[in-house]
Amino acid sequence: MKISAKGVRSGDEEIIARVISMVENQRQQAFPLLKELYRDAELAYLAGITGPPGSGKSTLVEKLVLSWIAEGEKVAVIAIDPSSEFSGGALLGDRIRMGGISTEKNVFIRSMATRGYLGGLNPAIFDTVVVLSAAGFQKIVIETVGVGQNEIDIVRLADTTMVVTVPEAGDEIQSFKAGLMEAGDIFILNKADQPAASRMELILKQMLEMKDRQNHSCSVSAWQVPIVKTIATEGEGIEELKKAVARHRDFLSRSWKERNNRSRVIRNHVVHLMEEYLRNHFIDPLLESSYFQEILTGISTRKTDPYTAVEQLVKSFKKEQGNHEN
Ligand SMILES: Nc1nc2c(ncn2[C@@H]2O[C@H](COP(=O)(O)OP(=O)(O)O)[C@@H](O)[C@H]2O)c(=O)[nH]1
Ligand SMILES: [Mg+2]
Repeated sequence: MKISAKGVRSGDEEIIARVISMVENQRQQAFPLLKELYRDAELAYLAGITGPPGSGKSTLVEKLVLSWIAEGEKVAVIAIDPSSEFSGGALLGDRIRMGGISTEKNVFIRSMATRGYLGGLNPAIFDTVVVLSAAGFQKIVIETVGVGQNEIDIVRLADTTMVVTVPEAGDEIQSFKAGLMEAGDIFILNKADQPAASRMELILKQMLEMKDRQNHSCSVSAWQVPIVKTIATEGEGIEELKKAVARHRDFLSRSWKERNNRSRVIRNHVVHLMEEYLRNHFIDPLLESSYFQEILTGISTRKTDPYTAVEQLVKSFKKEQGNHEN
């Protein structure tokens, strides 16, 4: 079967996989298809899950997904792989680790690289969300490892963000990246079978209370971040986690209705596409031009300075754009 919007909509896994590869490797060629797919796709609900390696994210995802598909849903998992620039598809560890769900009919798993070739968050992640939405996946779980910017970038892309911690993280948690603390909609304390679990729960509670006080988010309409204790390997706490996710989703849909948009996800998608466009059409060609070399020389010899140079560059970009439009 060949690559087409119809093929994607039919849910054919092979076609979906090929379209995602196209999105990763020949992005520009994929845009007409993405436009077509976007037009009548209901954008899937995006749940992000993040936390240190080994904290049990994949085990949790597997249990959540099994439970969702048992209710008749189609669920996709995007495992973000920070170790490789180009993951080259779904050959990575998480696919194997999630062995329990990888053969399920209504589940699609894909590993992707964190970073695109331009450095920022891999724009193919957003496009993959579009493809999977068009293919009828109602929920997409995005699993990401590591600490730092990668997590926070990806967290911004999700509707609901789950942050996983484990008892042994103990004092380490105190140094939680501020951004991550802010981004967590649900905190999961996994490995609750371990002895330090209740101490860790206390630490988490205190941190969340502190955050609440800082944000003055005492109003009735604000989301109260829950802490859900789980033993992923036993499936314990999964029902409660599912409920917390559903509650956050309801909370979000109310605000989407109020504002008539899904601001976080859509906004980030547009911003990323703009960044990509600007890099491809302006910044990269400029970097390769002799004009840019002249500017650098100009700055070195103090004929100009970086601030003035950038102002002039932006002016000439705008002028160039104006010429194209006329
Ligand atoms: N004791 C215990 N081990 C767990 C629990 N959840 C996951 N594990 C184990 O922790 C290890 C890492 O789990 P994994 O899901 O691959 O973590 P990830 O790297 O965050 O995706 C595996 O050996 C799991 O079996 C739990 O609740 N309790
Ligand atoms: Mg994992």
